[in-house]
Amino acid sequence: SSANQPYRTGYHFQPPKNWINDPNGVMIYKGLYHFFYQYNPKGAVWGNIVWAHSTSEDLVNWTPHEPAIYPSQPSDINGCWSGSATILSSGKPAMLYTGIDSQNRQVQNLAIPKNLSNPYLTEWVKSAKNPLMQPTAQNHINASSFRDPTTAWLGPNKEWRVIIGSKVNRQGLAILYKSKNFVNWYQSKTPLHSADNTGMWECPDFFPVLLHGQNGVDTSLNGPNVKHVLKVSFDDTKHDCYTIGSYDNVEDIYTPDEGSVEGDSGLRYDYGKYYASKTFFDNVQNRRILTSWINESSSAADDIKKGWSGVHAIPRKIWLDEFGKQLVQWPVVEIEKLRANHVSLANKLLEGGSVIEVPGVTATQADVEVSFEVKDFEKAEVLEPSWTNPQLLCTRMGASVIGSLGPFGLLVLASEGLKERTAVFFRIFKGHTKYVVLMCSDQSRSSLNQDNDMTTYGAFLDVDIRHHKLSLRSLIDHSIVESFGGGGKVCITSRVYPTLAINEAAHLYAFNNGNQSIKILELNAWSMKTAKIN
Ligand code: DQQ
Repeated sequence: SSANQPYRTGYHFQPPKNWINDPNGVMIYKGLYHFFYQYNPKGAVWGNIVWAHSTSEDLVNWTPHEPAIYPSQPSDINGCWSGSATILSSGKPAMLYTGIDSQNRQVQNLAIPKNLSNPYLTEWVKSAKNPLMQPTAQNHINASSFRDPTTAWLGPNKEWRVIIGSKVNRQGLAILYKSKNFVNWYQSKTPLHSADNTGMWECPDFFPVLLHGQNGVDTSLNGPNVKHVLKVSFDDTKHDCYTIGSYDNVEDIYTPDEGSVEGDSGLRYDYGKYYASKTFFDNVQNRRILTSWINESSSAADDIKKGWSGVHAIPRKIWLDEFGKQLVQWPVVEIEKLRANHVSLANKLLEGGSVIEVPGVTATQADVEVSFEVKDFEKAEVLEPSWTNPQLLCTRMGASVIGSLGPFGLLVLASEGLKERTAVFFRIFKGHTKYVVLMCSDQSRSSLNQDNDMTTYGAFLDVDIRHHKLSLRSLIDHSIVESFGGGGKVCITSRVYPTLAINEAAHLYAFNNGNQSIKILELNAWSMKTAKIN
C-alpha cells in the first residue's frame, strides 16, 4: 500500500517488484506497443538478467507477460543483456541482443517471434546459428566490451547494418556489422564512429531525424531532408549523450556536425538521471519515441528493504529543433489522459522572496505547466566567463541562494514549512553577448534521509528570453520528477525520497528567491490518475 511504499510510482513504468534496468527491443507491432526490459526475477539488485515483457495500447497502461528472452543456450546462458528490435522488410520483428555465453564472453544473438499472428508475441525462438557475432582472435574485439546491438537499418545493396558498443583502451567505438539475410553478419573494416577518451560505449542508438517538423521517420531513411543522431550511453559517467551529424551510407561513416562536442560535456538527452535509453519509430503516429531507464538515488540497502529498484521514464516524442543544433523532447500526448482536477492561475506576480501554494492538486502525483514573463533584464547578474559548468553553478547557487532574476520556479514534493522540497527553477544571467538561462533541479533538501544521493543537476537552456516566454513542465510521481524547460529543450529527471512530503502531506508551490519580481503568465496543474501498470 502507499502507506508503507511511499516511493512507488502512480504512472511511471515499473514491475510489481525487483530490479529493472535498460529498456530493450521497444517497438510497435500490429498496433500494440511492446516494451522489454532488463529484469532480475530474483531480487532488487542487478543480476540474473532476463528480458521481461509488457504490452500497451496507449503507452500509459501496461499488461505484463512472462519473460520473453531468458538464458537457455550456450550463447546466453549467463545472461540476456540489452538489445533492440528491427522490423524486417516483411513486417516481421527480429531481436538482436547481447548474450553472456558459457565462457562469460559478450556475443550477439538473434531471436524471432514463434507466432506472428498473436500480437502479444509472447514466445520467442532463438536462432540455431547463435551467436551471430562474437569476439575472435582475428577481430581483436574485447570479449567484455562488446554489447548492446542497435535497431538495424537498410543501406545500399539491400544490406542490413547494425552497430554494437565497444571500447579499445579509452577509445569508445560503435563497431559496424552488415548482413544480407540478418543471420550471417560480417564486420565492416571501420567502425561507424569512435571518439577518444570516452570509455565504454553502452546502448548506442543511431537514427535519422527530419530537418523540419516534429514527425519521426523509419530508421533506414537517409537523404537531404534528414540529419542523423548518434546517442551513446557513457559507462564511466552514466550519461546519455548525443551528437547530430550526417551519415554517409556508402562509406558507412557517421560524421558529427562541425562544432559538435563529443564525450561527456556534449549534449545530453537529460541532465539528471537518465541512462541506457532507446528510441523506436512509431509508424502509426509517425513519431520517434524515446524510452529510458531511471535508476534509484537511494542506497542498495533501502532498495532491498522496499523490494524494488528502477523505473522507466514517461516515453517522450523526440525531434530536431528548428535550428538543427539540438533535439527537443516532450512526454507523449497520451499521458495527458491521466490529468484530473485542473487548477489554473494567470497573470500572477511573484514578488521577490515569495512562495505561493498551488492548491487543489494531489502534489505527489501531478503534471504542472507554467510560463513566466521576465522583465528588467538590465538587473540580471553578470555571468563570469569561468562559469561554464551549469551543474556546478546550480550546486553553488541552489534554490535558497538569493539572486536578482531568479531563482524562480517550482517547489515540488515539498513539506509544509519547506524542511523538504525539490526545487526546479531558472536563474537568468547577463552573458558576454546575450542573456543566459540556467535551469536547475536542486535535490539538496529533497529528503531528511541523508543516505540518498541528493546531487543537484543543471543545464543552460538555449532560449532567446527577450523575445520568448520561459516555460517549465514537471511530471511529479512520488519519487520521480521529470522536468522540461523551454518546451523540451532541456530535460532534467531526478529521484527523491521525502520522509515528510509524502501522500497527503506533500505540497506544490511556485517560488521566487530573486530580488526582482517575475510574472507567472499562466500556470496549469493537474492531479494525475493512477495508470494500470503491470
Ligand atoms: N545494461 C546491460 C548491458 C548494458 C548495460 C546489462 C547498460 O547490456 O551495457 O544489464 O545499463
